[in-house]
Amino acid sequence: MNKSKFTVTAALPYANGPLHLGHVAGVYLPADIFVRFLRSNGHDVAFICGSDEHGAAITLRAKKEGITPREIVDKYNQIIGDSFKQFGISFDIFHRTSAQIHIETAQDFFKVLEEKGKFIEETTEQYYDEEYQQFLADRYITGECPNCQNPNAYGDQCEKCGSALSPTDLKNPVSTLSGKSPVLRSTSHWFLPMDRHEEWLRPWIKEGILDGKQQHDPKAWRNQVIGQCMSWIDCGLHPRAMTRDLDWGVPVPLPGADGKVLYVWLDAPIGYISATKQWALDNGKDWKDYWCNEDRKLVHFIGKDNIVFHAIIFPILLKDHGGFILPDNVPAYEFLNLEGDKFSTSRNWAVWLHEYLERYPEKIDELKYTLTCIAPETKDAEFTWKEYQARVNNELADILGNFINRALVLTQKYYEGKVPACGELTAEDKQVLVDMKAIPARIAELVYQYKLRDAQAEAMMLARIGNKYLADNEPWKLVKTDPKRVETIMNIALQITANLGLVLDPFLPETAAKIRAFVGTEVQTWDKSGTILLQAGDQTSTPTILFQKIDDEFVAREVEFLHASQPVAETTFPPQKEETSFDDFTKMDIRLGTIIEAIRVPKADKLLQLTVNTGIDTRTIVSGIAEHYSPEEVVGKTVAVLMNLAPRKIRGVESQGMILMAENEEGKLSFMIPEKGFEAGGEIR
Ligand code: B3M
Ligand code: ZN
Repeated sequence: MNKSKFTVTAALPYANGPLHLGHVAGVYLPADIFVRFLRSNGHDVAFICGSDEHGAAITLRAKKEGITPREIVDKYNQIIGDSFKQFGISFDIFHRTSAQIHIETAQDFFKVLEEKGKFIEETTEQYYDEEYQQFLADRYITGECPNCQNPNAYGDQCEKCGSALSPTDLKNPVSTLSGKSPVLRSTSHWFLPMDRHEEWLRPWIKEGILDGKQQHDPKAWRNQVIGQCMSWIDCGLHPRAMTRDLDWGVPVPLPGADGKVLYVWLDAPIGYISATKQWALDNGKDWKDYWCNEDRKLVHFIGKDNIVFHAIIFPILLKDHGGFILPDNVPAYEFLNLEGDKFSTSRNWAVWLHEYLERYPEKIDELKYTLTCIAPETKDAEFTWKEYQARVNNELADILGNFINRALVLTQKYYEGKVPACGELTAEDKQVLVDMKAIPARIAELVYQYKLRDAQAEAMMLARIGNKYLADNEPWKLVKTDPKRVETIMNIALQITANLGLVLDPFLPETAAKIRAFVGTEVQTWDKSGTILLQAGDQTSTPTILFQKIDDEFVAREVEFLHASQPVAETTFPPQKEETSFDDFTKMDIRLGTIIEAIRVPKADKLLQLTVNTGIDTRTIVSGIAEHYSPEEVVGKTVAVLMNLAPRKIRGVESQGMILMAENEEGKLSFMIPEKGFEAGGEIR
């Protein structure tokens, strides 16, 4: 690939909650790897992101937390931005769509489309919640998806099948505000007549051809992306409202549009442009160079639920506006599951990035490595702590860490850290050096095809080759008999080490930096990869351990933490009683008693009259268990008895104590039966 220029965007996360590993694995980490590689390979690249601060996702969250939308976006913009920074996602800018420059950019964009006649203004019947006096669009309304029958589709999209919807498409619509079915009311909006665009979209998406020119390579687009878009277009595109009746968002910049804002999916992608503008301003660049130049490739990293917005709606808007390039690729990721279940914010079934970073600030590359190994590039994937452990222990520690450590420790031991000279090469040495050269070329090829999983596996292959090379040649044995040969072996091992400091850089930047520090090399550009990076006599240093092994307790703790953070299920159990003193407690005499006889109390459905051997006497106890146990069932059972409860007459029979029972949520009763070997008289304390 020639040194083309890139503008790379990563989906703007809604500032309505923190990030979890699913977001990271399926958007931000792959985008970061791609960009780090491009930079290393000498491409001019801008890496753009920011938080998406408008739309119902925000206002609904604000309502839930009982604070204003402004407070919500400030809170989560901060949390999200901080975790990206700490995790080392190397955005050139992490901006926000509530910024003034964005509001102006989005309004100008809208006005241009309006003036060019690209919208149709229409009054239609829309769903309305009478109780909340609000029109219901997007996440304010849910119902059954007409395409996949998902019962929880939103008013603007079904997250299950990815299709974009309108509230009136939903079956059995319900307001998420009141939980009631909405009524219809008329309101006017600006619609994007998407049906006018089917003709050019088809060949552009399928073949990459626009206005008779080859714009992108359709073979580089993922099948799912093309498939989803084509099936959507084949179903027929419809006009789609680009404005909303809401008080949170970018105000519609036209007279007579009070109380109306831009649809969040119009405003958010423009956020990529406004973020670029801000970054350009801050860095003395011209933003147009990043959005309007034919020799630049625009790439959107997104999750699969965002495909139609990036591959159809945003391109329509860009083309309608004019002067913009269209995306060169839209690498979309499938979903990541967690320990056998879907990530879920409401059920708190998630590993939150900021929490992981808080607990394991020193294990950033361990997480990056695992997430890239399982990245949901072509199908849904799953994160488990067990796999994390296996990846870290068996691959990072045993292969990469072990190799680097051996190479450097032996160099310290034999040559005081100085790179020994390379002598005559054997066939095996030559092969290893050929591989060292071939691997970076393969990595590059894979990265340009957005196959970052395979690309990382290739980079690890170099560590595997190095590890095997040392294990096969056993320099620690050979040094006694053939020290000259060992110099060559160690020289090659160190060249591989130095190369790992370069080829791992896009994937595991912290580790790569440590390796470079060990061998004393600077950051190098990709064109140096595969070459001899160290000269005889260069000084290396004593390595520190790159990866600590993950023990079973770590895994158990994390799995347990996940389960423990589940919201407590709604319970019908009564709350805890008032505190009691230890003295009061010890006043109670509770011990084991064996039921030796049982009869029903006449005319009392609930009562059994029991004769109980308490170890110190035999007494009568009347117990309200007749609906749960028959007399035959209870005879012979050893159960818990409250001995010193004041005797009382029940239905004419004096009861000398009480049998203690456990009760479940349905009100069923069960004896408290001890384990085998415990007999009547045993005290319970
Ligand atoms: N905030 C949706 C999402 O997080 C949305 C992406 C916007 S990208 C312009 O799924
Ligand atoms: Zn659906």
